[in-house]
Amino acid sequence: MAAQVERRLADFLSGVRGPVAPPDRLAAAMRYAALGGGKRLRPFLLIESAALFGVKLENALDAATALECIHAYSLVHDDLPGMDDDAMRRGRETVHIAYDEGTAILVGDGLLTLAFEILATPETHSDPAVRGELTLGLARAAGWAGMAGGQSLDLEAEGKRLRADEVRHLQALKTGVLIQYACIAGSILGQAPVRERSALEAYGRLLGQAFQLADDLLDVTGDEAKLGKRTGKDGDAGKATLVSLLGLEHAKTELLRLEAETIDALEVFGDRANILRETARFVSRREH
Ligand code: GRG
Repeated sequence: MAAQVERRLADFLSGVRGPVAPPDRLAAAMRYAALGGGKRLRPFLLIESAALFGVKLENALDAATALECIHAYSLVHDDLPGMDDDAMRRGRETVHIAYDEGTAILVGDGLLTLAFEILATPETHSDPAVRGELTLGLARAAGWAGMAGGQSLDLEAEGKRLRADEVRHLQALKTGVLIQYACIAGSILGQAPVRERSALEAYGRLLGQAFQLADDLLDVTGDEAKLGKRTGKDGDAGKATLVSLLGLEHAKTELLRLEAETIDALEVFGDRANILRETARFVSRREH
């Protein structure tokens, strides 16, 4: 599935779809940022959530690609000197190192905007109400009360001692809402009944928490070569995480509890949701 997401991303990033061709350097930098790496977890979640309601891969692929554009933009901006100031991502130089800082800002702007262009395109879904709902959800998840808001709290948190509930809130916004959106978008595309939408909302929320806790654990215990990025970043930056607040062993127990709760949230779907159950296990036990 990752290969299909890659091909669709490459197709959108070839620059030939719109009425005017983009500048070569910006287009190349956007391709550098979005192609050739990444687990494609968010597109996978969207496509598999949609599949619960019989939506075919080819019909969910464009919305999944739009979501991955937002994720790729967030990583490029997160790596900038004014944010986390990182030189390595996905095993290679970050965009502002490989290109320059101004270009990296524009790459983020370009990918963010492209995501909404894709969602607004009739090919993504024939029903404008579905496209509208997908767009509204993504705007809320990525915007000032979602991911960008979480990143702002993260910047404010530097050098402060946050409590566990404050860390949970920050992380829910910074990483959780986009992962949750992946699951909700599947139910929007599938025009799912309320009970099943709510189940996916809960699954996405819990999975986002598990994903972030696993990420914090990997920052302490993970292997730089497998992760393709520097570890020990949170400690070096003096950032409080649930691992530093709860301690390593307690954080690992909490992750197992979250994994079980995430799987429980899928009960309403029976065996239809086995792939999403397996995804919850993957997210908690991943090594990269
Ligand atoms: C700049 C508005 C703005 C937001 C940035 C996503 C984010 C917010 C920051 C990333 C910082 C970070 C490392 C957060 C931990 C969780 C996370 C998003 C990890 C990277 O996502 P993966 O593991 O990456 O899905 P791949 O490379 O597999 O796509």
